[in-house]
Amino acid sequence: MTTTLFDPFDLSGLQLANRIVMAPLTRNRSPGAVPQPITATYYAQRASAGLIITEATAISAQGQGYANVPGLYTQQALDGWRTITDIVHTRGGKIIVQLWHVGRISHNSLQPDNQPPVAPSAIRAQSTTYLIDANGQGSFVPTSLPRALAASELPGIIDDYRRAARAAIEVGFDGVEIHAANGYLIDQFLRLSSNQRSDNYGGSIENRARFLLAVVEGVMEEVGATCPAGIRLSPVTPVCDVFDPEPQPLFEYVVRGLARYALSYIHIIEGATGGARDHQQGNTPFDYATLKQVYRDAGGKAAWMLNNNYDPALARQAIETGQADLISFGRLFISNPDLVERLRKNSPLTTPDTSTFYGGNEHGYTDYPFLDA
Ligand code: 8OZ
Repeated sequence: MTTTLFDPFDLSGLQLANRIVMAPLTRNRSPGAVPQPITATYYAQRASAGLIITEATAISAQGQGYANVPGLYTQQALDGWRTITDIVHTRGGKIIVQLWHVGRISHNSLQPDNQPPVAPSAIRAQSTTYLIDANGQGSFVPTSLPRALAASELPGIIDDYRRAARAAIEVGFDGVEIHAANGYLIDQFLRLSSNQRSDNYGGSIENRARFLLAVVEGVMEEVGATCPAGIRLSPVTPVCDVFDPEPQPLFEYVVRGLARYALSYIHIIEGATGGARDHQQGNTPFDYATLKQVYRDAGGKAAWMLNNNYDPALARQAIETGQADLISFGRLFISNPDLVERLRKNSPLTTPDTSTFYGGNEHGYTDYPFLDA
């Protein structure tokens, strides 16, 4: 029998009702890094997803890089998340939190004591972050010049990942996803454009992957035995100004390393995040099938989750051919809270309004229509 998007999936003991995953989506509606009641409504509306992965959520104040993104490092934020995990569970959904440290994609004004953001190397990203002024007016501004982390600071950051993962499980999350994609701290260590270090964390592929594997090891030790943990990678994305001339050997090394851990899923963004699926870095197209094979050959057992601009037909095909176990949808979940039902019935999909993606209120957040409305 053919597997379909609507078949259940056992994610290391977490029973997903279907293979349709809500991808992590930054929405900038959490003032003071505290998720609000409208965010509970937003996720509750989307609880029919097989799995919700929350928006990227800062593990520490230092890991914060945009106005009004949520955190996991204050009691108020954790209380806010508790309300959300409860309501999603009441609706029969499953919800995992995405653990985030932005590294250099930040601004002094968002950092503790207005300090510069931290990064593998003191190289400024040709990128912007999002600030909201005292009048509530949002704007994109250039990221600040970061300072290079000392190697002696890295264990403290890994402790922040561990603490955030533990706290997340205590407030009812079903699992955690390590955000190692899209040019944030972990990805900054991986890529040559942002990592010019001459110590054990820079230079060779082995060295550039060391921080990622140390984070995975810490998080797995902390929560991996009791709940699903996944990781998100974006081998060729250019977002947040990262580049590597040889992504294939780099990411093959990474997934071989990941095979040593009992991760529940590997989440791959194919191409440029939110953009062209065939985007390429270096001289050859990235070979995603080989990446998966390398992981399997190394003994990796995690589910394979694919993402980026999947339409219903492409998603169906990826599941039916066994290319993917799970497909995550981003923008379609913004504008279609009942995406699962719409896909099941082949109903028309609502197009998202990009002007309400980041910041604002209920509009463009909790007011997208349901089929039966
Ligand atoms: C869009 C705007 C701000 C942040 C990512 C966390 O790309 C993000 C993000 C996306 O992973």
